[in-house]
Amino acid sequence: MKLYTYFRSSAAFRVRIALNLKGLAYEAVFIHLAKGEHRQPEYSGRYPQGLLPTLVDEAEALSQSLAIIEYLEEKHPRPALLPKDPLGRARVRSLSLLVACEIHPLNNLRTLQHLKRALGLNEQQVSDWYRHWIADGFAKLETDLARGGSGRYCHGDSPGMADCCLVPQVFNAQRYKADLAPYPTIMRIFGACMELEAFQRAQPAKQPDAE
Ligand SMILES: N[C@@H](CCC(=O)N[C@@H](CS)C(=O)NCC(=O)O)C(=O)O
Repeated sequence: MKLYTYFRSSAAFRVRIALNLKGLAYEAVFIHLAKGEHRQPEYSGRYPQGLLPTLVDEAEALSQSLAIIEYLEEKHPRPALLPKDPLGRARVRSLSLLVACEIHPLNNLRTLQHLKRALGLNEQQVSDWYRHWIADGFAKLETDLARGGSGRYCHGDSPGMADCCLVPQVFNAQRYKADLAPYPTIMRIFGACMELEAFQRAQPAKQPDAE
């Protein structure tokens, strides 16, 4: 398998964690997001969504991190990243989507670039925007995690797809110096995940393209 990745891409980080948890080897291909390499025809012409990550398996290119993780889950069911029961699966997907659809797109590279380049916001205003949406999303995530169903990890006592989403989002929040004190459950789960080698090895600083 080939994974198109960038050390700071949190969507690629989700897939790196899932691959590591499942013990699957992959070849990393580095696309420099900050230099806009994902917009070059060599990448966006081949992979029409033009975002990271892309996973190539059996000569097919897959996009969207959660679709990729579910593909890996179907093809390599052990260890499971989703529980067996339908309600549990819905809960894990809901937590994952809260990060992937409600927080991440508002703080994505192209969103922030548009705020700066088209709307003229300065660095401080962009950082305020970033932290605003972290606070909005993390308050919801904290409440959801704390109301029950979570164990050592987001869902029960083994790491799963929701943890693959939570950890990269916490890294992003820390990078933008968001106040994380109001989210003890998120941070407890983050700490538990980071004790695992699969999460450690996937983190931005450990990637060969890290700057
Ligand atoms: N929902 C997508 C998000 C993909 C995405 O936006 N990835 C970011 C990196 S984390 C990206 O490629 N950004 C490029 C840009 O915003 O121009 C997923 O989960 O894969």
